[in-house]
Amino acid sequence: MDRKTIVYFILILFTWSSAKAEDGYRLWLRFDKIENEVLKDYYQEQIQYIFVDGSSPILNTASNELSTGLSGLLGHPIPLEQQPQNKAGIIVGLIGQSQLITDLVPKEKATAIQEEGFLLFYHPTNKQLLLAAKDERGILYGSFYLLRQIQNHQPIDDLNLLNNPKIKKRVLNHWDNLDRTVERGYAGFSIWNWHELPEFIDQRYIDYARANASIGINGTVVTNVNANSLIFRADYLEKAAALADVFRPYGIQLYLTARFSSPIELGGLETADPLDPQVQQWWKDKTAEIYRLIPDFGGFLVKANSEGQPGPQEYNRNHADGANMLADAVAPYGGIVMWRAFVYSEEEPEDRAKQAYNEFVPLDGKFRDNVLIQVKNGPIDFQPREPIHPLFGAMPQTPLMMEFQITKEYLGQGTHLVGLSSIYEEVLKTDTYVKGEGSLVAKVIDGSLDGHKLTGIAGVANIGTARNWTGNLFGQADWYAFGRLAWDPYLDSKTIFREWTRLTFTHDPEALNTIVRMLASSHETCVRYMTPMGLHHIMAAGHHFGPGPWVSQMSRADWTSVYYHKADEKGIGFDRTSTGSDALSQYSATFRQQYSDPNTCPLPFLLWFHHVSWDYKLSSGRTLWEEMCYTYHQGAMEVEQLQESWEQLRPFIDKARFQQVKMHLKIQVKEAKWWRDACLTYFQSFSKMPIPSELEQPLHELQYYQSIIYPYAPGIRPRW
Ligand code: GCW
Repeated sequence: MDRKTIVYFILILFTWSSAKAEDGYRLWLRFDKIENEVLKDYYQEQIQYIFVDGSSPILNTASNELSTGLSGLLGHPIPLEQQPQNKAGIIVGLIGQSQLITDLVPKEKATAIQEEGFLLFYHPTNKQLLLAAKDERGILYGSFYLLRQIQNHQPIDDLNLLNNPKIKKRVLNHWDNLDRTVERGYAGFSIWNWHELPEFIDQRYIDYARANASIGINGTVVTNVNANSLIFRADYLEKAAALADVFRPYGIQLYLTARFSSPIELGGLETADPLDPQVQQWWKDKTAEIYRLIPDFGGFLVKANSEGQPGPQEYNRNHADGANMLADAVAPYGGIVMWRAFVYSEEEPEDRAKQAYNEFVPLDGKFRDNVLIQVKNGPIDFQPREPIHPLFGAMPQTPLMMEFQITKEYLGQGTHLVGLSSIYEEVLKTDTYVKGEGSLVAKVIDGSLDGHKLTGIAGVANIGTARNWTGNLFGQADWYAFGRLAWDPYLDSKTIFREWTRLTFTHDPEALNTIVRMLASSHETCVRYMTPMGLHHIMAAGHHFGPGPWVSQMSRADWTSVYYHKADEKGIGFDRTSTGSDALSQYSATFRQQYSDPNTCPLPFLLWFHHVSWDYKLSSGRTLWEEMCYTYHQGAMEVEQLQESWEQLRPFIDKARFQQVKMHLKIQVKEAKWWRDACLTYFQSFSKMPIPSELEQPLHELQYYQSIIYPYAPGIRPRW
């Protein structure tokens, strides 16, 4: 039996076995044979072989991905040749290294390729597809792009595509603890088996790297921002280095979270004062130790002086002093520091939404140029909807990076279907107006608004040991969307949802449209049944699972719910205008103007910025109370519609994944009604108004909802 036949049988076996186990493990990387014969022949005519001019770990990854992917999609082996052939195929190489590619690619096209970008075009005379880049990552991302084009049944004969990433550092943040619990994680345990590393390399690590490379992610922070200095102990650094070795061929740099007090806990020093020469030396030595093990180490992510984490302020130093010390340590190696702006003061703040701005704006321009300030999309904490963080546009001399949450701490955790790309897009396309119209958040993040070269975006991962990686299968769409928006923050969600659905489920037009509609509507639905009209932070305490608008007894007022909704007999909402906390003053004049008048403030943000009376007449003709009732009910009803939509898809989806989603939607329907009835019953105790009779009335009294306790809800912060 010749080599080609053997490869073919192995492929068939692989395809059959993986098709058999439709448990979601393959994510969107499902290179099953294209059933449509005409389409398959179309691709076969144009790709009969692959020639990669050059070799390196990343180039070899690209070769293998192209060969395996194309062979799977076209249903027969597509050979990797040692030389270009005079038949239709794809020629891959680096400008300036491959003479063939350098000669074939027109100069003006070559100059347009940026770092990690690629050129994919059909050479008219040479009749070959060319994939060219200036660096290996570009080849890797171009390879996955071509595969995605074919998986999406898109044409490739007229390909003439220059595709450069708009953001440089595209990273996942894992809030994974060394004991393998995942803070705010709902997909099982951490996939990093620290106990068996470095010797045992789980196949998952490789599949993880592959999945991230396929969506352009080039960095990952494998430890929790509530950091543990143990990671810097020599044996743990060896473990981290083993992970870095796995990630490297996929173009992914490993980062670690740095606990600011490590010099004390691990180094035995008396202090962690960033201005203390001994402390500075300790970080320099530790960094040198890390780079000896991990030459391409990305750098540190730091949560300091926030929620009890140690930081420079304990030594009367500021965030810049702290960040710059670490920045100086990694700078000689090309490393960066991602310093989080998720900071709110220990005192009782009049409005937590103002804290980060007050702490960081005065430091604008004081950070080293290898420091990125990592800012959450909103000023409180990844709520179903928040206005944009006022820091976006307020620190023009400092590169700010976005922090989105992919894990759904506040959006239904491990079971709800909520297409997060919608909220990512909403945030990225919001205008800060700081430099006039068009000063979009995306332009702050991609560096174009203020001319920054160093740019970044982070997503708090929703990945765990669950067989389908994300627990709720549609969580895969959120991971996928994050990667696609990290590459291009101007993409629209519908395009991303359509792409993901074709790769993951089906090309059937009707089924495709149904799934895209489900994804595209689901974020608004979640806001409706959890926190409509600008309500926020009204979840249960601790685990944040389920409703808790009555939460009022916590160690801090701004950890309660009543602090945020401020419901009383008159009305509800947080006055953040000049008559209240004046948080609105932290935004640009044009932005302020849009939100400062309750009559013109967009309804989704009304109760974020205003305290409004229950009988306040809205433009809908309803009172505030009526609008709240109808909106909560609409949200719950829309989840039932998601359920009905999914039921119609039974003929198009394999049984195992169909059942997974069906069962999770059952939970989502139940919990949406729980949120609806618990919140309306509670707020009714203030409004004293009836829930409109045509709406389903709550089944229980308020104290029933208040009595519900879930001591073992997943993802809670470990008590260490
Ligand atoms: O999102 C909230 C979470 C904490 C998290 C913190 C943060 C990692 O409730 O679990 O801690 O904010 O972003 O640091």
